[in-house]
Amino acid sequence: MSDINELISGITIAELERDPHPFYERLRAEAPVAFVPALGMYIVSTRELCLEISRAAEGWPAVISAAGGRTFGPGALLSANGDAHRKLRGMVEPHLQPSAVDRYVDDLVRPFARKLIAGFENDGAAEIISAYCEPVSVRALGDLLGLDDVSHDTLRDWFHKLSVSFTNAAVDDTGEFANPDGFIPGDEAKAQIIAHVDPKIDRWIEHPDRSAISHWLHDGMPEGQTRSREEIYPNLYVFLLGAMQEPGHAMGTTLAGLFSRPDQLERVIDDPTLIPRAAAEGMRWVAPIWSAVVKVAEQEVTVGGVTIPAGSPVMLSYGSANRDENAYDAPTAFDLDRPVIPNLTFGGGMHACAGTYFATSVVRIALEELLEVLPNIERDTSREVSFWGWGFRGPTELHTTWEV
Ligand code: V55
Repeated sequence: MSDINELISGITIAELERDPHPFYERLRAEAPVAFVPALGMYIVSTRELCLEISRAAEGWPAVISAAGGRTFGPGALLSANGDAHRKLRGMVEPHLQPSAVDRYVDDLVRPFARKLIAGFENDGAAEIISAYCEPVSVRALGDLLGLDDVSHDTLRDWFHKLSVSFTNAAVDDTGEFANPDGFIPGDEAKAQIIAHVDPKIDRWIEHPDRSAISHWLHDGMPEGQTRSREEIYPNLYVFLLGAMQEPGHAMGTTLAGLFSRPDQLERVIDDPTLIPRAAAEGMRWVAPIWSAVVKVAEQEVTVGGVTIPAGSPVMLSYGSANRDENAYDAPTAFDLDRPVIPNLTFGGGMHACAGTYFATSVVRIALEELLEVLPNIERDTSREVSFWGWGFRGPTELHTTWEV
């Protein structure tokens, strides 16, 4: 077995994107707080330390990774603290509260899900990520935001480009980005987004409607004023990346997990009230936002025996925390029956995901519709399941078959 320090100094982002789990298993056991040169950041990998830092009331303000900041620009709620953070949460939360979501989510998701399934149910086979998980995920949020005129292929292209830019985290030994060209896709997506959304904002300013972006512009503003585009866009990018991509990852991961336990899949199909449990376990097993959250040590601080200098960014690897051997038995296995122990899939503390209930509802409804129409769905075992990603992770392809 290689020396842990050699492992840490040699690790690359590309390797982590292929499969982060073996590296983080070593970190949890041997270096739960570790400075990783390829990232220019400390990584915290255990559940206990991730929980502690995410919940800390003081000393650990939120920041955004350098690559994330380069992608979203200043002003995203991910890196806001105090009053600025409260205001931005106040802007996005009205549409995401459970009572609001329950009023609209069935109409938002079910008809489109049914239409997609009707389009492939007689084929007997589908690559279910691109045929179903991704389009359901992006269409639901796209319609909620007021982007019903953007095709699901375009929304998918945008989240993908923003995602590769956000996670283009590698730095060289001077701390500069190792792959500056890796931000070009994100810059292209943002140019397209602005070209499309700017005229819509012009209209929403004069003619408010029920869409989320229209509310972001108007809610809580003095009469005759609207929020500036400088405030709207970075937060719109947050939604167009994570909130677009991750429900799709969660659906695909949950299906892949269930395919790994055919007995458990059968039970879920016989009793769809088990779907939320299956999705929660799927999202524990492979956290869709695997390693994207960063805090900064306000003062010099010692964590897990490691002294971190003031001002150091520290990445909380929630996907690793969710596989912590000290909290979960056989953490690498998908298991519907494992005891429900809270996990870090939706983060924790003040910055815990604002979209938890929305995302969970979209995933649940998508799986309900799919498994109802295709109760005999199974994995095409002649094809590999290919998971990919370190910052964000999920199956890129999941080939399925069923009897017609
Ligand atoms: C995060 C969440 C996002 C995103 C980028 O928590 C990073 C990390 C919900 O969207 O777009």
